[in-house]
Amino acid sequence: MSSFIKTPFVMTAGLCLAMSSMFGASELETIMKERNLSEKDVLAAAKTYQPSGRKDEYVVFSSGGQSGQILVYGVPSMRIYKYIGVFTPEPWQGYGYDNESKAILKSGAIRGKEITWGDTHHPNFTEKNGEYVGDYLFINDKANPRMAVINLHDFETSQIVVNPIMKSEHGGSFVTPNTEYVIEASQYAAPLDNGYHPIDEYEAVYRGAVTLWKFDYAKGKIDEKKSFSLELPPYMQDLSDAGKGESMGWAFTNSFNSEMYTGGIEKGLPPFEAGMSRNDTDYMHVYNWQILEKLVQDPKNYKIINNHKVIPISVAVANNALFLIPEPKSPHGVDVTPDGRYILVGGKLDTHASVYDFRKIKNLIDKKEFAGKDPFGIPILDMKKTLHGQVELGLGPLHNAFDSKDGIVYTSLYVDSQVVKWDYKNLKTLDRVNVHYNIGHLDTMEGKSAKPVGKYALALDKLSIDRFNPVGPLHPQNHQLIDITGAKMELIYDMPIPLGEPHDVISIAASKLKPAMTYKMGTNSRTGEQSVGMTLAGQERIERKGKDVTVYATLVRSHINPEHIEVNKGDNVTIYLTNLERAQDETHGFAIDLYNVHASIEPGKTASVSFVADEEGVFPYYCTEFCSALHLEMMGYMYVKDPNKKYESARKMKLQELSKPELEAEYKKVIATNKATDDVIQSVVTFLKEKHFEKYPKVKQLVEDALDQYGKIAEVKAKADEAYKKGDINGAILWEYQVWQYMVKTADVGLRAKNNLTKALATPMSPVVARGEEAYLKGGCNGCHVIGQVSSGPDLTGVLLRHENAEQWVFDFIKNPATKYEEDYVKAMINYFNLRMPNQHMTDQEIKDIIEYLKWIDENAGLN
Ligand code: K7E
Ligand code: CUA
Repeated sequence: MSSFIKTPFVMTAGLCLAMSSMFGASELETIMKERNLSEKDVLAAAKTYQPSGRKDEYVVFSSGGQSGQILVYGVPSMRIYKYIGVFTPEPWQGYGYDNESKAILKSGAIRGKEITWGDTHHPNFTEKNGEYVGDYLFINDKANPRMAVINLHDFETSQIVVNPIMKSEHGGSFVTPNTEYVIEASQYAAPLDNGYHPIDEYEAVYRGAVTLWKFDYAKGKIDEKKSFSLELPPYMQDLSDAGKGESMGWAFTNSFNSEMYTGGIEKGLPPFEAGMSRNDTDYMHVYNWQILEKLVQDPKNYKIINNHKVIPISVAVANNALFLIPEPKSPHGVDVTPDGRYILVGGKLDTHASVYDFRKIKNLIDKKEFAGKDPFGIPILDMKKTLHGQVELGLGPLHNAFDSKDGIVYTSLYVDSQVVKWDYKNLKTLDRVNVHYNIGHLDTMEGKSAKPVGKYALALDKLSIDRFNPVGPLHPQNHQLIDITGAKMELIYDMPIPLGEPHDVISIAASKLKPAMTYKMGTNSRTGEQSVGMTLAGQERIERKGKDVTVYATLVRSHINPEHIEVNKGDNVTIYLTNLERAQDETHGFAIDLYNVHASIEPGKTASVSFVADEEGVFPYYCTEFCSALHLEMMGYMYVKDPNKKYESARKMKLQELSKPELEAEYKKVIATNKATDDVIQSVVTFLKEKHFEKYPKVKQLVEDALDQYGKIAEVKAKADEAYKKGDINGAILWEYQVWQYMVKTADVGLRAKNNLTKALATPMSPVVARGEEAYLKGGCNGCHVIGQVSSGPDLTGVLLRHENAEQWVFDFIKNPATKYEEDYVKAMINYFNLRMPNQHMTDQEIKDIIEYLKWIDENAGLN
């Protein structure tokens, strides 16, 4: 019963005091003292802690930096849910160890070279009207210019495309408001072709670019043929953002080397860092992708470089599609405001954030009013005339994320290690909070969309020195959670990240994500289509064509079929693995000794592994997920024989066998065990049927899974009986054990179903009942009473049945316990518990509510 009683973690100073005055130092106070926690700490805990089973409101996708992965965690709990393998093998998911995912990683090969790491920076969702959809995610690889698509239907990487002209990139992935394009801007300028060009050809041949990757929504894939690039000067392009609202159709890309400095420490020249920060301003590139996408329809408007369409600077300029605006020294972040009107730029070497007004930009463009041209002929707009204003924020403003409140933005200060809240419309700062050292990106909930939620901010700190238990010279990364609902920002959580430098995160309301729970039977998860190796129950087989051996295997709790695979040395072996389960979370894994293959096969999935069986010997294979009580038994053997060798068979050792009476006794025993187990199952089934389990989808699914297992018994039982009839008692015993296996699995799932149904059946609390529960908890009643159990006070279940005119009696007793101390029943209780019910000074309303709560408890008492 007690499982139904929610005990919310409500802790306020008032409550602490109330509790302590009643019971002396409360448990909470004791813990606070012992663990040296302030009231603020306890509040932060209450804001972030998720009780067992409670889910997070927001889901965050973070780049995994040098790990080449993405990590997924929840807000406000900051619990990590998953690492998604993207550019890097990820063994748990079989990513890079099964054939289907190897194909994805292979498509990321550059000039024939397979690359198994990446430097992921900026994740972004598909958008509709600038709002997050939650069906696909994109992320870029800065090191090896590539873009990946992650299908949020199963949280798996489904595509990697290689940038055909860039040698490095950073300003990606940025998505246009209806996911027309995913923008990727280069970083370190380099020749767009793949040839050799000395550095003194920097200005002549080295180039930057932005690539506009066309997203084919129907296919969920980037369409490389319909994608194209815009050539840019070698200014070292950086972050980018797409316009929306009134700046729809435009995009903005920063740069940090308008000096076109080319370094040369080894030649005695000042280093890159000196020459690249010389000018007071760099350039923001302003370009119109809607004009560019029209231009690229006509072959006279583009060049083909490495089989890819590139619009030259001159063509873009001639068609009013490309402009430059000076921006403060070495800028980094550029972010378009939710309404699309303003563009915010932070200068790393400047204390200001600059607010550009798109209306002013557009006005100058329309009037063709330019301040000059750069060496490549690109018109330059006057900086002052495009600015709405500048605000002094502090040292090293980098990135921005928006609030739900109009005009409010949060900016990270890298050097000052702060988050500053300010108003970009009225150009004033509002609040600042210290974060840990050297914050880079930050995000608020859905904070870069057209409809930011705000609520929490995440600070992505570059250093974590002195924050966590030391784990060697390489420290973890640190994400911090900030409560931004009040006027003052409050830092409430530190989360170490043990993966790579997570440059940027993007967050979404959990309710927008609709991932599948199982696959349609036989799915190749990387293509979403039916696998050629789909194998249903009864279709398991081993086929041989010359030296090619193909195994069609299935996995189901708790066996792999086939359990023995014999091949010849030198054979090319492919094993297709279909997980026949339909039950959620019943994943099986597949590993085989020596051959460096692994697959994670979720319910319904078909994965495959291939290898050349070039080593002779005996190789166990097994399921790598602890899937059931008989998981260790989920195994088999592969034998690799040399066909040119003669093997001498080992002398058979004769073991003592069981006598017939012994076998009979064991047979009887297993029959009895099976009968007892079946009785348990039948009682659960009766309960489920009586309570109409079919009305509860979640329970129904579990019952179906249980019946699935149960349904397999008849066939096995028949085999047992047949063996017994033939006098093969040993065989009969083995088959009976298999019967028991299915019963155990049925009972396991059946009991889970029962548990679920019990919870579903509990009458939902009415507001009055909920209020009663709150009064009960606030009054500290749970200090002595445990519902469903006798503890330091009597069990309150059924208290309303124990007295005549019970409601009035209970009311009077709570109101003024002393009046009843002399009643026989109460006297007996006082003697038994050696405690008197204290007067909690409750209001009449509170007492009435508590009585309603006690009624609710009685109503649901019979469910367990
Ligand atoms: Cu500032 Cu790659 Cu967006 Cu790191 S990036 S911080
Ligand atoms: Cu299947 Cu362990």
